[in-house]
Amino acid sequence: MAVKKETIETLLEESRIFHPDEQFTRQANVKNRDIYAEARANPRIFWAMQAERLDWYRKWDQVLDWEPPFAKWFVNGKLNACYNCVDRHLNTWRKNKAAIIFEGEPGDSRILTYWDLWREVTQFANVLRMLGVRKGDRVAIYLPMIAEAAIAMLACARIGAPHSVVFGGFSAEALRDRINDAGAKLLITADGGWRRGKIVPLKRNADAALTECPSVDKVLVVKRTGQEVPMQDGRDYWYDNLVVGVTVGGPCEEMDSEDMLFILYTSGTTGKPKGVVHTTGGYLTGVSTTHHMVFDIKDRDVYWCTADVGWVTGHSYVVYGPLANGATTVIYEGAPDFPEFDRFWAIIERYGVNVFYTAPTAIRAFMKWGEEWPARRDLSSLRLLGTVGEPINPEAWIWYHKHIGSERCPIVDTWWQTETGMIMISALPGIISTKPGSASVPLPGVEIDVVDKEGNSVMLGKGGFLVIKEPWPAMLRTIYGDNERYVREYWGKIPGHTLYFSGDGARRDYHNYFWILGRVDDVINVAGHRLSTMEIESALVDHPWVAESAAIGKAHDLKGQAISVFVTLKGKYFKELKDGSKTRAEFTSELKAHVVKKIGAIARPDDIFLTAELPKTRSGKIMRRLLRDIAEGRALGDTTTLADPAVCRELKEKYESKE
Ligand code: 6R9
Repeated sequence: MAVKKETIETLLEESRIFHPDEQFTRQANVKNRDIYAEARANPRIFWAMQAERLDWYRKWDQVLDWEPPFAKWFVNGKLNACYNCVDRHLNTWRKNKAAIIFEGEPGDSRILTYWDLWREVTQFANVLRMLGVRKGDRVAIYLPMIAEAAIAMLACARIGAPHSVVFGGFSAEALRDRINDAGAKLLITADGGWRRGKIVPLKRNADAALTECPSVDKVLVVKRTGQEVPMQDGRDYWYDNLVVGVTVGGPCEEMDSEDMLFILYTSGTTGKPKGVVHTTGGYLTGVSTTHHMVFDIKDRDVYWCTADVGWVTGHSYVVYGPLANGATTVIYEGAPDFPEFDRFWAIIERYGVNVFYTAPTAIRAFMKWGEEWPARRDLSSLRLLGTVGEPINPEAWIWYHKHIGSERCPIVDTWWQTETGMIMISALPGIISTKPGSASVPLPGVEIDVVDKEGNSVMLGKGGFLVIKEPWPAMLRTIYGDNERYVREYWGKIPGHTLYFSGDGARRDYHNYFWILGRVDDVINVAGHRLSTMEIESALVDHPWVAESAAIGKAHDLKGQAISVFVTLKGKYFKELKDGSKTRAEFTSELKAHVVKKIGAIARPDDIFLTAELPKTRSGKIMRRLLRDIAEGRALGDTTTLADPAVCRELKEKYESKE
């Protein structure tokens, strides 16, 4: 099998190159390559110039205060993110421009102009104030992909209450842990959301979570699906009821550039998710600049990023970047294959989408469904395509180029992370040639390198760790409540150097193009979603049957990586397996359901292998590398450090015979 290895080899051999079309370059937002040299010569001046894109109540005294690894950008600057995304456009012709085009999965549609958005956001903010939310209070948001998700985020920003959006696909327990870590005071949720014709029971999950969330005293419930849900007296309020008669308009809180805008949880190398902290001035500068340059956004464009607002891509490139730039952003609630495989293409046709940004895992699914689906729709409005979330295999890139972009649209492959806040490596479509499978080059003002474990740059052509060498405005400021973990996880991995460690491996080719090789830590990337092996393992050992478990990411054609776990059962249960009183299938389906309950459906293991023993080193560490070799059907790598090499050989034989 060894799909991953083949992919990497094709990546290494990929030599196709696509040059910017002259006509595209002529109209591009960035046409001049000097921008790279200018930004490098004086990055602070470069970023200060970009910060001028925003409206400030008070300009900064200092561009950057850098006490490694703690950064302050635009020191003493004052601004409000909601003002920049909404209010300021009302003084321009954009007042009547579509800000949000929403389409629900059942086919309902709503277009909000900037004026409409302002009315809705200010009322939402006033409702939050009425419920006692004040500057600095954390608000958790657990909503489907509906316009209200963006409205709720902006309303929080307006009153200076940092939001913590939790993806609607996460379970009650995952929601509970995130609410408690942030100490959120209020939760915004909905009765439900639509997904493949079914209702995602958000309120029910929220109720389950809230039994163990002492900090939350109020719940604001948005009506979406309309089914009956229990409402707790004195705690739960229908938004529709509260908003009646509430004032439209009202002030924006004047925020410091370094005041927290939001917390967003992401998986790290341990079981406990990290609350990545983003602040206001630098973040908004970063996302607005990159959205303008990378997506070449024009006022006439309809722009659609398919990410859910539960992920960073939804924060930066569905909400804050596009709206700060006064763009029209599309929000779609549901699945790409509902009711048919052409739903995305139908949306592009219906609204005349010009710029489209999605994930490689989606593109691989489109490939599988067949090119006849996009072919039935008029996609001629498209002029630029983007991808994000994982490395794109060149075949998928070429398919996207041909069947979606009609061999006419440039493709920007954008590398970045929850922690970077903004796109860091990507082609600028008017001036940078693209190679299928390479994210190309760092953006102006961004300094990235590939280094060995001592922190020395590796030679071109050689693999190493992807690191960021200089602070950037949208960088995370810390992990919520845990400065020490922030230092250790991101800045302490390569001793003696001030380098941000991304957790990714990469290689640079002879044109200085970056090729991302995937995670080098215990993070796995399933369909563009980050999960840590530890998180899955903790969920499993939480089950009374399980003695020990090891989770790995195994190469998968559609999802990039699939979750494979090896589990040893406690004695009594192992006996039940051996004497046949419970079947293998009974064990594995129960354990899969348990992981879903603990984390959410995105973490459901693809396969669970029950075994008597796991391969361990003499010091007792599970050798996940060898488990990967087994799962991907390779010859076993170095087994010399194992306590008992026979365990591994036996496991491999059993795995292969599916015993
Ligand atoms: C934005 C986002 C970050 C991880 C990152 C890397 C992978 C993202 C990529 C990519 C190759 C790209 N990744 N974009 N790998 N090429 N264009 O996805 O944030 O959810 O935090 O994930 O995703 O491994 O480290 P996040």
